[in-house]
Amino acid sequence: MVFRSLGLKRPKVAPELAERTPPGQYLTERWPVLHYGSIPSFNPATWDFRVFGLVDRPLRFTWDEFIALPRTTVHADMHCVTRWSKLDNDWEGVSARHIMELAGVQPDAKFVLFHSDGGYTANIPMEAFDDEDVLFAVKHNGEELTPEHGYPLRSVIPKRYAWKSAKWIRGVEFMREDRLGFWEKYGYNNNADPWQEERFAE
Ligand SMILES: Nc1nc2c(c(=O)[nH]1)N[C@H]1C(S)=C(S)[C@@H](COP(=O)(O)O)O[C@H]1N2
Ligand SMILES: [Mo]
Repeated sequence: MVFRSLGLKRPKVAPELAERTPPGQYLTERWPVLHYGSIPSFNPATWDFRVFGLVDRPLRFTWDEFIALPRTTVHADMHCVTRWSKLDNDWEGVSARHIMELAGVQPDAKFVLFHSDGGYTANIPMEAFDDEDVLFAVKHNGEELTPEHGYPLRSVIPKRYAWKSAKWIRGVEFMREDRLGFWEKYGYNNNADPWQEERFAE
């Protein structure tokens, strides 16, 4: 147990919150900022979002087109592999399933790769992407994302550690074979389920 090994006292947490806290995580009220590299700038005139790979209709959205898409909201907890969890986030954006429908994802697409500005990538299997709580978010708790949290757009995959939720996302690729993302190549667990503590590769 990390708290014991660090000689720290585990903070007292109400049982209903403890129940929502995966093993080895602690709760934080603030929203930490975590990423590799620098924050990319956003130019609405040149920004685009591409949906490509194994799809019947490859798509390219301009910013104006993307923000005109129908929105969904998701209430979800967020778990970072560095052990902080932030509960009760309200996300607003475009659902993964809506993007899948628009693009006509082909049946042999088994894996998804997110592509972010600056070269960050994150991969998830199709079962994790094709879920009701997965979205491309433009708002958090009712407000536009801030630059450090992914403005203008980030993917959100609540059931996986947060490194799978790509900030400053610019594209999503559908693939037959899996391809490792940025942290996955550095030895992070490919599946990344916080409830199974899938932090690092075996
Ligand atoms: N483009 C990009 N997205 C990223 C990262 C990154 O380095 N680059 N880091 C990930 C990690 S490790 C975490 S924990 C979350 C943190 O999101 P936050 O900074 O909004 O809390 O973003 C994820 N998305
Ligand atoms: Mo993270």
